Amino acid sequence: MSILQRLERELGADRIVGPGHERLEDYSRDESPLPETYVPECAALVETTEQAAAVLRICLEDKVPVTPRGAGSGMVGGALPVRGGVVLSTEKMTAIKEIDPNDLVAVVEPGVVTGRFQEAVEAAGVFYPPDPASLEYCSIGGNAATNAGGPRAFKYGVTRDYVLGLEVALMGGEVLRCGRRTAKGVTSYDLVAGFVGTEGTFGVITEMCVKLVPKPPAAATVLGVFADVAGAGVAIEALLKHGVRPTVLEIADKASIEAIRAKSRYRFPANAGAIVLCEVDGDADAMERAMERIGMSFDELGALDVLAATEPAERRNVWEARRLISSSLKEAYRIKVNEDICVPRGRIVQMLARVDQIAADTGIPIAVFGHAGDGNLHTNLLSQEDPADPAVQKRMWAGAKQIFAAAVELGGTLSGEHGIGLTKRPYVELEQSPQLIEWQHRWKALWDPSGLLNPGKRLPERQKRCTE
Ligand code: 2HG
Ligand code: ZN
Repeated sequence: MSILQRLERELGADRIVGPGHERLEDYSRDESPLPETYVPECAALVETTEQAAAVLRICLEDKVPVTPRGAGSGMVGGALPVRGGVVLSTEKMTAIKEIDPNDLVAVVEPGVVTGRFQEAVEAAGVFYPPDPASLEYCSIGGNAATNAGGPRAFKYGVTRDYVLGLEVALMGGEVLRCGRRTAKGVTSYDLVAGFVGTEGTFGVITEMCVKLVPKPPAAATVLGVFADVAGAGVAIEALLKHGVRPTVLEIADKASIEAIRAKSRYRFPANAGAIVLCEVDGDADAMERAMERIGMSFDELGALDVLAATEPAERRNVWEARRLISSSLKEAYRIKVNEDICVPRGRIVQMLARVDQIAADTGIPIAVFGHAGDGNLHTNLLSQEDPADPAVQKRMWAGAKQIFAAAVELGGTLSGEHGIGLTKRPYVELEQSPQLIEWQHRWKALWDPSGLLNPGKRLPERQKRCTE
């Protein structure tokens, strides 16, 4: 019996997207800048933990590769079935099982769209801070799989900081529950932290217990307008040095602003060569003081203009526009190789200068925006050339490599929040030693000795050791 027939028998034919199905193509791509598509043999749209476990059991028995997938919003090809086989999609596991404002926890299935979860949590009077820019369509399981960040990570931290407990279906079909629903807990090794961010290479998350925090009573947005991105970078470093700590500290350069200007309901100032976007939250008095302090600092740091958005609708418009930068650049250019390097906070200005230099040397326009307060910059290499031309792709990725190398040289890392997946796999060795990579292979082999779970991702190919 073929894998398709076995899965249809186990899960029911209506949960399998097989050959000839119009939707099969959807599982061959994600939001990464790759021109290639990878069509799987079939996709299994599981609705329960038992079904996810069954898929992993059958794939191991039949020695078929299996690639977990959330909403497909990943930017590094982590959910692409590069060796064919089965895509295990959690998109239909969408239950919010519990929101408990007293314990400050919620229990959710992985397919819940992050933005919908935030709304549900806020309706219950509490708050779930992780806010990837794709929150309108990404899913919380994918956020955990990639340890996604977002603007609010500056004050509140990233997804890993909010995952308390996990249920994970392992390769072969075993189901493991780990972690806790308490604020503290050190009974076991921290397997939860070990699973978060592994991009579906250790197991498939089927349920999560996440931490919530009290909802801030109010929030406001302050926008500093600068002549150029270098000036904005200097302002950010200076703010950080002076201990100014808003909720969010974002940067966007001119190319990024121009990409959203026409669509944005918020009217960005015409003279903006770059903006620094801050958010403050807390009680009204504290917020007022923080806004004043940031405004004054911006003035001292050479801002051309300082604007405050305090009305909810106005703030929503600013953030809606900010979240459109990525997709707007993608629409405006035929190629957008987007990266998310992260450098120590004291090196932001240096990194911006290096990006400028790389753009000049390579002749590739590079738009920069993102979570500058965390040192996490989205450097987008842009081109109107043919994406299917291998020479063009080679040139773009050579430019990206220079950016990775510069980040590492400055004490930074290849990826602050998007992950390694497929696209950054060739560059991991710029940052990590062969020894460190080998230990990660051993760790991966513990959970997936067959190597069939999300193969071809995250780590460079294993080096043959002389003892083997
Ligand atoms: C964002 O912050 C996302 O908008 C996407 O992480 C970044 O497209 C990008 O480079
Ligand atoms: Zn981002």
